[in-house]
Amino acid sequence: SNQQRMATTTSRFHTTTGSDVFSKIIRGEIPSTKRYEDDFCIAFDDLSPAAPVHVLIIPKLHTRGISNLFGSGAEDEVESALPLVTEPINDAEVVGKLFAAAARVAEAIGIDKTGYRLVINNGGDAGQTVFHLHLHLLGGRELT
Ligand code: IU
Repeated sequence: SNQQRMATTTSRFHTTTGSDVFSKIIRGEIPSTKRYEDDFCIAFDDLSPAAPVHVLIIPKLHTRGISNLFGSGAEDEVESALPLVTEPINDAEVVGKLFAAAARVAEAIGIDKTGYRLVINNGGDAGQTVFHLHLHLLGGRELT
């Protein structure tokens, strides 16, 4: 069950084998324009911005996406990008911390008053192209 799984997420934080492009950004192997960083996550400018503000917020652990956290595939492909985060954390906290960081970044950039959009694409039909969980922060213009 979800409850059982949420108690077994600690192992996500103990290897360094994430091979996706975002894991490489976390490790500094690929440069990025950082907006925010803490022990849990990193926020950086999207390379192909879809709005004046387009920041990606990603956890410093590797999971492919939302359905890998909460769906039936949750046991698949869990590996962390860094050994940095060693505190136990459950799946809901992973997502909650991403949104909290996004709100902080939006405030720091100064778009919290004008408004912004937060998006997570999950899987092919949603257009997900990078299979390392990420939250899009979009703003700086009126979004259609
Ligand atoms: P998606 O949610 O998987 O569809 O979005 C992936 C985003 O990652 C997309 O907006 C790309 O422009 C962005 N991106 C990037 O910023 N740097 C990269 O090296 C790669 C993709 I690959």
